[in-house]
Amino acid sequence: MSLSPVSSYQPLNEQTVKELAFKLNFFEEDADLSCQEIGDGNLNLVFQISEKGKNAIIIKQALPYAKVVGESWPLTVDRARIEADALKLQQIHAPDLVPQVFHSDELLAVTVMEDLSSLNILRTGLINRNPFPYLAEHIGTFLANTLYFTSDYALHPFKKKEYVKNFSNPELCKITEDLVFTDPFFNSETNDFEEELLPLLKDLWNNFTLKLEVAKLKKSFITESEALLHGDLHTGSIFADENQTKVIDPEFAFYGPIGFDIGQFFANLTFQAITREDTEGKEEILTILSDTWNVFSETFSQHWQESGDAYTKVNGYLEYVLNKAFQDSAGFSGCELIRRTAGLAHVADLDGIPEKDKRLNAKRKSLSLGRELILNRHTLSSIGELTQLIRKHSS
Ligand code: SR1
Ligand code: MG
Repeated sequence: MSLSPVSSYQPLNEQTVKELAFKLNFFEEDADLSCQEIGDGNLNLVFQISEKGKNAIIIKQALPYAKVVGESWPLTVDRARIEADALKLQQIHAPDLVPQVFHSDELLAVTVMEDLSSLNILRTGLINRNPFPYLAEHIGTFLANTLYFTSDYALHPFKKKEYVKNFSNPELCKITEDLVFTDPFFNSETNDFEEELLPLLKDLWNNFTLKLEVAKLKKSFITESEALLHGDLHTGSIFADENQTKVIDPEFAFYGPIGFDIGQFFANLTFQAITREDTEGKEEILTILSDTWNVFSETFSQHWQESGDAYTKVNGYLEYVLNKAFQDSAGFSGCELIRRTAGLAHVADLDGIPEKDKRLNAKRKSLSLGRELILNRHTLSSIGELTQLIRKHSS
């Protein structure tokens, strides 16, 4: 078979992916390779290929449909190009915080990258109560650097618009528009919830003040091309251990409002604040959340001093930008809490609770906290007020 950077698209399997690895000269001709498909995400194939005693590589391939649903949900493989380009840009601005990309191929929708399997998926690590002492510093820095240096505050307007065009990602954005911002707030077919949650969900579906606020957040997501977002920054998109943090999977990357990535990360941390039963465990999460914000806002503010845009010298503009990002992040976080609880694509933090009563209790807290964050985001003026709101609803 023909497999090379100039071949046409074909889904790989454990045999053909080894042939590709040889063809791309990642291994000597006679190497005895082992290969496993290890993808546990919703959309792609992920192959880990190794030769005994040597570092493994990862070959990730986008499928032309959403794996989580099946071939009935076609999906562009252009997301592989977007992911590879986003990783390369993030590598420049946040070196050490993303995997190294060794090779990418648009036609095959393939990215070859560093194997990170010595680290844990953060969601699993948090559920298992592993310590992540550098998480806040690393994610706060990742957010500040990737968001600032891809924005108009840092870039020449021509460069910024070139990036906006390159990272146009309509199909993946539509998934978020539907699954995060629309479906969970209506009685939609894609929703997925235990019947005991129906009364609470009906309250959400009938709450028109809430719907108006979600409409405003969705409008901001669709229309504000402020910075290059990761676009899906949940705790399953991060590998970490006690020393390292690597942000993976930016296939949802596009130009959007700064608060979106921050809000998704906050929401996915918040599931742990809700599900941990001991105060110490909950407080550990709230500290990570507030430290992340503090590192983000301090680092972003330092970068801002170097901006060439005359308006960045105007008193109050930086505070306006940060305050908007903060309040938006609370609202986006509320949407993410609700969609991961009752929409499509749940999280193990909640669904992994074996006792039904405890699971439902945690889900009810997620739904009501989500609603409060969306409705009251404009009343929040500090990270302490946000963590206090989360504390109140998660105890
Ligand atoms: C059909 S994709 C479902 C979800 O998985 C991804 O990780 C995104 O969060 C998306 O919304
Ligand atoms: Mg993903």
